[in-house]
Formats: sequence, structure tokens, C-alpha cells
Amino acid sequence: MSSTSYTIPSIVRASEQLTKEFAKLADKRAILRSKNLEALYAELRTLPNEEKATFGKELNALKSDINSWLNDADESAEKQAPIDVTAPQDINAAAPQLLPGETGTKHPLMTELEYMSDIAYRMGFAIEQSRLIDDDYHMFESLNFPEGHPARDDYDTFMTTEGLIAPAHTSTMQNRVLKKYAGNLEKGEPIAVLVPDRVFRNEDLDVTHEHTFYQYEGVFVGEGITVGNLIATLRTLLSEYFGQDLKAKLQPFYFPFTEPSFEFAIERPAALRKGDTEADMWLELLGCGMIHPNVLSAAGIDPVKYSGFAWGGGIERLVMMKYGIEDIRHFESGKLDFLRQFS
Ligand code: FA5
Repeated sequence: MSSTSYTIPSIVRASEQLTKEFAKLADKRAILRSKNLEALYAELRTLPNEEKATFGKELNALKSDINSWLNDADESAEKQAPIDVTAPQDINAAAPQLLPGETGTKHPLMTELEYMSDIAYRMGFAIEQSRLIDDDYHMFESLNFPEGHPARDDYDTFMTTEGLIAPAHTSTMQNRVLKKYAGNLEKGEPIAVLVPDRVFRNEDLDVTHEHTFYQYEGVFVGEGITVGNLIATLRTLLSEYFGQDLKAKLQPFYFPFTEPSFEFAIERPAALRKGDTEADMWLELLGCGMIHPNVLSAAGIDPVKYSGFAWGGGIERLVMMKYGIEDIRHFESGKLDFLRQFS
């Protein structure tokens, strides 16, 4: 707080008292109605004319000090005010102060998705984004779920009244990436794409089920591609992710868009093993299989000449295993205590 040095004893005393009073006030403007200030104005009125000028000058200086205390208090209150993001922006109000960028950190799911994408990129995969709203054709038709197919019920989707769908898996991008990269096949190169993105399901929520989560979808097509290539690719990707060479196994499964379809399990990294039972040895990580000929045909790719595989895994469950996180709902909870552990 700025303050002038005063010479008139009653102003010196009042200035000291006003300083103390100001520090204690919740409503800082109340200082302008202080008894200490009123007393000085009363004193001014009683003074003989020859003393009024000097007294008035010091009193004005004190008043101007008080105004600058008030300005300082306003500025610091503005800095501390929480930002109400729902409030309409008043053009006369000071723009809200943003939290400094260096106090924020990347969300652990983004860190892991980027890490996974980086590994796939080093393996020759292009990276493509999905979308937040899609249509029946990409969610079902192009993936060999014709109208009325019972497996449509396995995906409890969120739908708009116009029939648009919040994608329930990243497989909605298969048709698009197959079409986009079909030119690779003509050049004798494979199609190799990873789609890491957000998906939505109308789920009953529990420690391993969220309504909004992330998947990483892989699509690989070329000449003479077999289940052997599928196993080798996933084993390489996941061994690199966990930082150790891991065994893999397939179990039969069913998806309309792959034939045959599998559930892919990898050997549980030693650090994450609880016991020695067979069940504890394996981590079931994702769904996968050889891309169904109807899916290749729907994208204009000859299923006689070309074959390929696809997979789709959830990133949350992978990160939960990596860090021993017990409840999937922490990720989207916005709890800073949880997020700061990954800073
Ligand atoms: C699929 O979504 C298929 N699209 C996967 C696929 C792609 C198969 C390509 C063949 C070829 P599934 O519904 O099993 O399959 O989900 C895949 C993974 O998403 C699961 O293994 C799991 O890791 C994750 N997942 C599924 N539901 C949830 C949920 N509610 N919360 C969090 N993760 C989930």
C-alpha cells in the first residue's frame, strides 16, 4: 500500500488507524465512511483560515492514498475470482484470468494413447481420428450387420432423434480408412492404420465399465495376410507398450465384421501378477480377427486378392493394469488428486 508521510499529528494518527482498519475490512469501500476520516473533515471545518490550506493538502493526500489502496484491493480480488464459465461475458468486465499453462498436466489417457500411437507409427501405421457422431451405415451396415441382425443388440448406442449415432466402437472407421488407403494396395503396399479415439455406450457403470471410453483400432490389409501376421503385430505392439517380451494367445470369439474372430490375451507382465493360477497368467485385452470379406467388398477391395486383420482394444483397462488403478470412473471424474499422480 502506498502512503505519504504526514506532518500534522492528527493526520499522522488517523492515517495509522485507517491503515489498520482497512486491513481488517471485508468490504474495503467502507473505509470511505470511517469515523477516523469523518473526524478529520470535522477538524478541518473548525480550523482558522490560515491553517486550513496546509491541513486540507495533507487530508487530500490521505484521501488519494486511500483511493490507491482501494484500487490495489480491486485488482487483487479480480485475480483471485474464480472463473464462472457459464456466465455471459460482459464487455465492460475485465477478461477472466486463465490458470497458467505450466500448472496443468496431460491427462493420463492422452499420454497413453499418444504412447500407443507412437509405437504403431514406428511399426508403419498411419494414425487417423474417428468422429463423435456417425451414421447407421458406418456403425452397422458397412460392418456386415445388416438391418435386423441380432448382434446389433450387443452395442447399446446413444442415438439422436434423426437416427445419428455416437460411435460405440472405433470399428466405425474401418470402411473409411479402407477406402482412403485403397491406393496403397495398387502400389503393392499394405493398408496399415491405427484409429485411437473416443467411443460411447449406454452401459451400466461399474469399476470396469464407462459410458465414454477410448479404443485403439488397428486395420491391416495386404496380399497373403494371415492370422500369423495378426498375432505377430499385436504381440510386438503390446510387448513394446509394456516394455517386455510377452507371450500371446487367441481364444475364439464372435464379431460380425471379422471371420474368424478372437479375443486376444497376453501374458500378464510379471509385476502385475497376483498368483500362479492359469487365469492370473493371462490378460484378455481386446477383440480382433480377420476382416470379413463383406467388409472388404463394402469398401471396394477385392476379398479374393486381398486379406487383412483388425483389432479394437480399450485404452482405460490397459492403463488401469499398467498403474494398478482400481476404478475406471476415476479417469473422467475430474478429480485433481487422481490426475496429479500422473503429472
Ligand atoms: C469391439 O468394440 C470391437 N469393435 C473390437 C474389434 C475391432 C473386433 C476390430 C474385431 C475387429 P468389444 O465390445 O469387445 O469389441 O470392445 C473392445 C474393448 O473395448 C474391450 O476389450 C474393452 O477393453 C473395451 N471396452 C468395452 N466396453 C467398455 C466399457 N464400457 N468401458 C471401458 N472399456 C470398454
